Amino acid sequence: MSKRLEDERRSFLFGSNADFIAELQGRFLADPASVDPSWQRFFADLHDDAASVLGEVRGASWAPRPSLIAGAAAREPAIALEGAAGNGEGAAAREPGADRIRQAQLDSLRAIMMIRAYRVRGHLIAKLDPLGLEKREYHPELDYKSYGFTDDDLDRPIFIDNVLGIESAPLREIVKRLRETYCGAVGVEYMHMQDPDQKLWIQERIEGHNRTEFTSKGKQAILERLTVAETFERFLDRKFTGTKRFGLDGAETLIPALEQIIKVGGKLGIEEIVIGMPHRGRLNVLANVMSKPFTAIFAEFEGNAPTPEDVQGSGDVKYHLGTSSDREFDGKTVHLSLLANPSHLEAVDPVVLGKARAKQRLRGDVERSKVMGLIMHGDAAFAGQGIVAETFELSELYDYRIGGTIHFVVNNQIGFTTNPSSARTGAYCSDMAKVVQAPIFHVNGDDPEAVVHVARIATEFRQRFKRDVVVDMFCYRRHGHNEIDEPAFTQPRMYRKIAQQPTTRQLYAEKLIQEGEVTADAAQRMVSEFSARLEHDFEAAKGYRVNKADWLEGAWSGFEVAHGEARRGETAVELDRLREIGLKLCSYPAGFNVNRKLARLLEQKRKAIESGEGIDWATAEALAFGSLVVEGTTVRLAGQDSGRGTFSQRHAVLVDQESEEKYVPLANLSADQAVFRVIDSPLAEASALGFEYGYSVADPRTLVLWEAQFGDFADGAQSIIDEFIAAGESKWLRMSGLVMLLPHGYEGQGPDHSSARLERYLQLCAEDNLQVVNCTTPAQYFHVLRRQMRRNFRKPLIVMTPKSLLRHKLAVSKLADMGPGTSFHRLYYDWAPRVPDNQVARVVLCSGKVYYDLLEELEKRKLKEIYLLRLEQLYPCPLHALSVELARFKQAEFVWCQEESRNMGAWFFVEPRLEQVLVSIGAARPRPRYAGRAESASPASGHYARHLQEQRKLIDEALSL
Ligand SMILES: Cc1ncc(C[n+]2csc(CCOP(=O)(O)OP(=O)(O)O)c2C)c(N)n1
Repeated sequence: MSKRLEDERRSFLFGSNADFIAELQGRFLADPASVDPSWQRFFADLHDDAASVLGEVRGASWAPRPSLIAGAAAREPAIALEGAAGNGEGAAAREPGADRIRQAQLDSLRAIMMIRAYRVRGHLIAKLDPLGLEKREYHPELDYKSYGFTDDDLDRPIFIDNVLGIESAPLREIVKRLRETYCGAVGVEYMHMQDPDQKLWIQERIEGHNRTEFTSKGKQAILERLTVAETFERFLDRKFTGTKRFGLDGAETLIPALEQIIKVGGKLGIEEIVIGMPHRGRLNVLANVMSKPFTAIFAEFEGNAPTPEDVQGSGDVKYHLGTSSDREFDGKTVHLSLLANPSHLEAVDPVVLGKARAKQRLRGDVERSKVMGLIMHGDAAFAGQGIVAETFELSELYDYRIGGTIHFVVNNQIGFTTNPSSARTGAYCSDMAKVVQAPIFHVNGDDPEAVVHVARIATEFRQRFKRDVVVDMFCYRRHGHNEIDEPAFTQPRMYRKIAQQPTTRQLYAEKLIQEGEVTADAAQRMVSEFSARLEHDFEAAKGYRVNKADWLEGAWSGFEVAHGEARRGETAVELDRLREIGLKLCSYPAGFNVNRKLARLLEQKRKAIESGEGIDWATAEALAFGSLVVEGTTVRLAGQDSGRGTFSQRHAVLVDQESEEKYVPLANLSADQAVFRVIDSPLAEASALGFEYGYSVADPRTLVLWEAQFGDFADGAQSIIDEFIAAGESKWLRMSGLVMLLPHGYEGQGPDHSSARLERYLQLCAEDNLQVVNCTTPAQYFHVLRRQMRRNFRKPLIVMTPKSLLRHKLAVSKLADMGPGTSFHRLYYDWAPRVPDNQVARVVLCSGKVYYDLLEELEKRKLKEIYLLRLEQLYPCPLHALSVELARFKQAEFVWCQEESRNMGAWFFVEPRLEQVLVSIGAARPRPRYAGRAESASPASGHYARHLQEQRKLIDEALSL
């Protein structure tokens, strides 16, 4: 606890007054009329708050209890003496003196109650709205009369024992100080914070003087930043009239505020800031904060591609693009990296966190003081998008912490055409931040000094406490949602007001001119000089050509654009090494009380490793992870209950049955191994997946995996999948080697636990963007995981992972299947053809678990003329390998068998490709036949008997000759 906090605890707030108030309250509760009317009002107003206020006044039960009353009494003699002098009677004077003491005590206590009310609710009447549309001038709890004071008391000195940095002051002065601190251009919400040190730090930082006195140079710098922000938008408006740019007009103060965050951050040790932001003002930030060349931006307006012509990819609109740069302030360089993002508001939030976390690791920033996250938000999106709450939830979790993010809300008090009253329930768009006890600074965007001031406090707070903090800048949107929109259709009153509103720069320039800080000429010169520079760059943009894509630099140097077909990578591992790792997977320290059932399982595992036979899915996975970490590749696997595994299969974390201590065999393989981290994620999909995606983009040398509890739950993260994972490389030239593990398989568990929606991923596949596999053996799984890290490019990998196959007697591999000479096979053969190729009547192709159902039935029926072929990798589809393999059976009938419904699974994806192959090889019957469930709205039946019946039918359709 800080010294200041201790002092505060000792102060009268926590002294014996508590007993006094409690006593008063007791009397009030018994009979309201028994206490003074002002106290009646006070207790009545408190309602349910009474307990918390009294709790706060009382302080901790152990707190020492010298009291305010002593302080008030110490000053009392002077008052008492006056009284005594007044009536000249010594004995009688003691009575009025006692009354005075009582009065002084009451005054102090009432003042303290009022101060507390300002701390809690002062922001409600702060002057936050530059447009002044919403009048918020009065709140009864902020009225001194509510505390029993009258106008006659205004000049009476009141002892408050340094609470506002004042020992004693007239009521008038106290109220003035409170209004300046809590109800000016800044409204602070911090009384919800549970940590006393953090709360007190904020209090001290603002109650002394809630403004920064800027130097002349500082003020000019703010004006200069406002000037470039405004002039840039005006210039774009003039040169590209009617082109969408989602301008910053009305929120220009964002630019000096960001500048302040970078500058103060640099001074306080920040070396890198990972930034996420929406469309609004993005071009301005790119140009004026990230230093993206104006020529490049103008060229993009002219329709030029942001990447060199020889680089493939769809590209993206200019207000979604990211960039990175170095900024230097006072000799400190801060690297800025603004993430590209999709239109889906707030989806980038967890990606920022994941990227920042990876960067912290790469820099060895264990204190999390060198790399920081900074996310900008629009007010409507901040309140509305669930991923915001999810991301806040990540902020303090051990495996997700980045030591705090600064959230900056560009609160223009409108969302497209929607008013705040329709956009949220709470008073502020920032209410969600209270979930993590973040302090929230609401500030008037037309007071640039106040905004820069709170930006500074926010940065200091983040660096000191390593926690999230919010700046909510009230501003306005000068034009429509974009520059083509007519805002007066829906907000005529607001837009009439905006039309009359001078710009923030104009207002601030006038202020500085009046203060004598700049001359009108100088202010105007700033505009004209910057305009001239823009004109110059506008001309230069005509010949501007991007000469280099920046995507394979830094952490990505050494990687290449993927090419070729098989791309097996070196995935085999020496058998000795596999055995050594495998045995360590089954061991734990002496004295570790492992669960008895688990001990038996580990024993079975040991036998499998020793014999080299019967390696199951989970063991193969552990061998893949283990071999990677031993080779120096970090592995990070996150998902709901991933430590144990949803199906009790993984047991990556052993728990001592007595002490609950944890032991992770994969983290104890060798002294110089890389990190293995398995994480039980929060029960969230979008943020958890977005985080891992962000991590994978920053660190290509870590195997990053996200696991869904059941595959279909990943649909809660659909925008991360569609916008980042599937399209990120094409849109933004950003590779990712993220692996998604999606439990999938029809096992009669009902509609919601059967399908990982394979079809969704297959529909997203194009231009070599993803890899989708549904493999059938543990060794295949081993290879496909290792392959992810053993090639010189990165692609997201989608794996349909099994459930019942985790314990299926046939779904096992030999250690030798992972040993020298082995690799992943996209197409998996039936190893023992039962008849010569030209006697094969039918080839049944399939993928995943249904293979074992087919195999068992095939053997039961002793069907020799049917050949099974497993398509283990659906995308990229191994067309060449398929044609080579299928050409052996030109006379045969070809069947695609799947357990998913016809409108789901892989059929729609496989059918045209298979037909193409069959035509190309001259097959007698080039159209594949379908054997699977009929079309259905729900993925699977909820009735087990029906499930079995359907399963039997589809196997029968595939195998009946
Ligand atoms: C997830 C999502 N839903 C809808 C939209 C469409 N949209 C784009 S901007 C916008 C309004 C956003 O308002 P706000 O967050 O206040 O930011 P502002 O545009 O006012 O700066 C909407 C609804 C979107 N981009 N993303």
